[in-house]
Amino acid sequence: MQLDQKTIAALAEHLEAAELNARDVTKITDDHPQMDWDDAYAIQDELRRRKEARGHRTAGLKAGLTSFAKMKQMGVDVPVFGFVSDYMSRPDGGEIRTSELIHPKVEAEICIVTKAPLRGPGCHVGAVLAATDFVVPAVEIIDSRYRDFKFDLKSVIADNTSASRFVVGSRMRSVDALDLRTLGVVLEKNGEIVAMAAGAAVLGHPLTAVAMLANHLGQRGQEIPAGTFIMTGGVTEAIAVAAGDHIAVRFQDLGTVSMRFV
Ligand code: OOG
Ligand code: MG
Repeated sequence: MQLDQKTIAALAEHLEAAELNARDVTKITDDHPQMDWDDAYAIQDELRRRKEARGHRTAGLKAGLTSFAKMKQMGVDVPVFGFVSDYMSRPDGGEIRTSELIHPKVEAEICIVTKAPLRGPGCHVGAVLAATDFVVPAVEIIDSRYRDFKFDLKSVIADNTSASRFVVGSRMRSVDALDLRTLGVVLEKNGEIVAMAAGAAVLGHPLTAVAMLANHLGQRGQEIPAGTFIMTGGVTEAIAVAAGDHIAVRFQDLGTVSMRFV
């Protein structure tokens, strides 16, 4: 750790104010170039503590930058982990208010809910398959608090991996009824196809992202509890949206998740 507790708390407050006021900020590594990975996750943990202290329940965990398309788009090369809070959830088919956001983008994500705890090190896809209760599709709306969506990995981790809104689909499937590598995803904006991919775009198999999350938490003495909703990361590059846009993501075998931006 390079930052003291006071600085970590101040940076969490700074980033949360940017989120809640929908105002962008410069990336925090500009002012704190010495900060390390532990500092970045400590700021994110402080963000989570602040939200939970105000009564916001943590609704799930997320992996990000897990597909080659996303890594290439953002110019980075390792996955990151974050969380989503209950107030970020929106209903399938509902509206998302852009006035509350800075520069939203949508991502198609294959998600799971666990039925047993997962603990690293040594967690692998087989262990994740055994601990998966069901698979469910979702669309994540990311909204980096950083100007022009430009960041480095430590800045984006501190900013809770750009978590902003999410919409979970209503069709769940058992994991043994699906081949998550070949599961196709078609992302449509205003009725036009703008991106498509298969599940293998996420680290070869989307559940690899969950294994990496368990191993990441294991290093810090934590585990993924049973009953956790986990988003494995955008399968395609993220697509910018604005008021007036309609998004529909068609997931093979898992139905369509849609929303309108107003
Ligand atoms: C970071 C968050 C990425 C994903 O699914 O890849 C993410 C960002 O690109 O702003 O959530
Ligand atoms: Mg995402």
